[in-house]
Amino acid sequence: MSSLHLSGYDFEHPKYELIQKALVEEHNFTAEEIKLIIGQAEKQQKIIDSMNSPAEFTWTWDRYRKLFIEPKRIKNGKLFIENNLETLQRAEAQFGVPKEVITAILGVETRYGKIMGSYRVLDALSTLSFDYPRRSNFFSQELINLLLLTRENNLDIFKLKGSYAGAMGYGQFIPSSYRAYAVDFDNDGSVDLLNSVEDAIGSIGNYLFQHGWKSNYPIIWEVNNSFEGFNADFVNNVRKKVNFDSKTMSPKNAIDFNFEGLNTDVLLLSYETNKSTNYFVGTRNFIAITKYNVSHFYAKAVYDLAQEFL
Ligand SMILES: [Ca+2]
Repeated sequence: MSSLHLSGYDFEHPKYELIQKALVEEHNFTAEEIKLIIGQAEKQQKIIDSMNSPAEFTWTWDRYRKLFIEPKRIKNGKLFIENNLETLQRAEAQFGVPKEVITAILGVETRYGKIMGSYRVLDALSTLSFDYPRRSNFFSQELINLLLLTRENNLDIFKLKGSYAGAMGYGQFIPSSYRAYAVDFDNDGSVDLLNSVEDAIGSIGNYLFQHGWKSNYPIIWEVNNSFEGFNADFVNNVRKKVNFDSKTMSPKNAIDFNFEGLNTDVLLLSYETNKSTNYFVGTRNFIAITKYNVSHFYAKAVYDLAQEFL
């Protein structure tokens, strides 16, 4: 097997030394074991190129939405719900996350498990740890987590495949999320997000629950755009929450919900189509979806796709 990191220079990469130190000192690996594993990682320029050109960031909302809210994905989502109803209902009961939302995430991430990524996760995370300085610290932690994850779950690290950023399985979990939030939802003794659709469903439910999902609570409210406090600096910044104010934010669907005395943090959102600009506030449940993928486009696409399944 050809490899990048077998050469002496690569094993002296400062990042490699840090990764090895952490795994040896904190997690009982031997230096030889690590060398044997990471030494077989292959650098792939395509991975770096993909990181450097995330097309979605320059897309309009119209274009982004059309990619996900389309007849085939809607039809297959409905089929997915039919075929996995019992598991989805069990996840909904346990974590409070509606089956439509879990299914929409699976649809957006991988077309319900059809496209789970073709890069070896070991290659992706090694390439990004050693040859992508901008996010090297982040991906080094993921590489460490990959070694731990595969040891804990008895998975073959040389066979695991995923996205160019090292996300795996039906729900595209990165190794740290896999270790922290994935659950064995089919009770077969292993957490397998690549082969068990039940584990994948339960894990997405648990992920959103652990990130603040509240059952029977709205995800977004459409609002009039005229209120004060729709601060331009905060609009569409999923990291900037503001306190909801029922007096100024006047939700259009107020009939559905009692806003009086509501004290909660929300996101300010606007979505531009070729016809109009629509304004929303995103609740804690919308915020939970942005923890899955830090993008207001992403979370709204999940919401909109979920609506198609109702
Ligand atoms: Ca399992």
